[in-house]
Amino acid sequence: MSFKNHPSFVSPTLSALAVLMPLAMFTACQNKSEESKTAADKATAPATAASSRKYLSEPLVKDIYTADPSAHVFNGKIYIYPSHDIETGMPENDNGDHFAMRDYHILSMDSIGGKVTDHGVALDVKDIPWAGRQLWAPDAAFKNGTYYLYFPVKDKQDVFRIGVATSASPTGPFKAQPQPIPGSLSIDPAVFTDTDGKTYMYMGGIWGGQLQRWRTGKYDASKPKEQEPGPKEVALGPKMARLTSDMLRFDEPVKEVQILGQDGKPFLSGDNKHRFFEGGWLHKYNNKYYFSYSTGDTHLLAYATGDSPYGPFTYQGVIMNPVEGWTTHHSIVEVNGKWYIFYHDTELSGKTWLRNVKVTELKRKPDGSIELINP
Ligand code: FUB
Repeated sequence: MSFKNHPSFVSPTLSALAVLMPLAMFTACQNKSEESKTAADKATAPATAASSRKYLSEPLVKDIYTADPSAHVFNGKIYIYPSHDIETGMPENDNGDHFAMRDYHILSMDSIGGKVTDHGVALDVKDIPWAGRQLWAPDAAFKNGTYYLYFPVKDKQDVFRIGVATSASPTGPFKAQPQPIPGSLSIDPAVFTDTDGKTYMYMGGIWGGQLQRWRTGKYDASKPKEQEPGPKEVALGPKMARLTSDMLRFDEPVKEVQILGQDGKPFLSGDNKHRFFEGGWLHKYNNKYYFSYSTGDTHLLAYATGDSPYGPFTYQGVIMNPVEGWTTHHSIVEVNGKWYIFYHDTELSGKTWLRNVKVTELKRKPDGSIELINP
């Protein structure tokens, strides 16, 4: 990922020179004890805010780095399932090897703007029997007294698959199933339960997320990451499938989700301001299904709407302008009648792989369209 060319990228050198924001500005709370921090946390925990930029929201926690927040309300409380970013010294490359996360921490809060609790390690890569490396963006669901944590991680052959782990508690600890979900692929699982009780998983991400390597239906390791469709070919779409009632498997073959332009035609691969890149999320509002996603190298959060969880989804516009940092990842959730978007940027570190999660209100116009957010 050539994120250094992105205008919102602040190099570590520049950020070190920037004016420090007073720490007192940060009101987000955390109560993880010093003892429970990993060595990686201690080595890289952000001590200062290193930018003179103005931000719409503050980091929800600042003693660990967090990203890719999937937020849910379970039993009236807000739970956030983020990636836990760490510094591992992996050199940056287009495969995203420097995103070398090893565990998950779950955050919770009673209300938006309230105290944020970090519940410590909920799942460690060493406890996932089939996993190799890189625990990326997770999501979670609740059904019949069990909490399900869905996570992408590379297997021992370095192929991203999606696993599932279960717990009686929303904050874990979670126990991973012995194998990945059969048929799962790529990254960024997002799980949506419809009003009829059926649950669907959306997944996929190109480049480091490997989606382009599945074009034939089988993983093709020989293809370089550049092996996307040509710029005039139809862009790759995210994948989806309904889950079985026990939430552990797919109940149908994995399908591609169609995202169409306002002209009814699918986006082309060269249309990188509109085409899907990674980080899909589905929510329902007024009986419409909203599929939102990152456009990746153009750093936008876009959305498209449809009449079914299967799509097709028709492009409606941009939800959020680029955040500071290369990656853009979000979730959208209703809390007490208001809608919120959880997202991340790199305010605390200035480094694209050391991110911090944030939240802000998501507002809609009377016709259901979403107002643009400037993060
Ligand atoms: O956190 C690793 C990857 O970065 C996620 O899977 C992507 O969505 C991007 O945020």
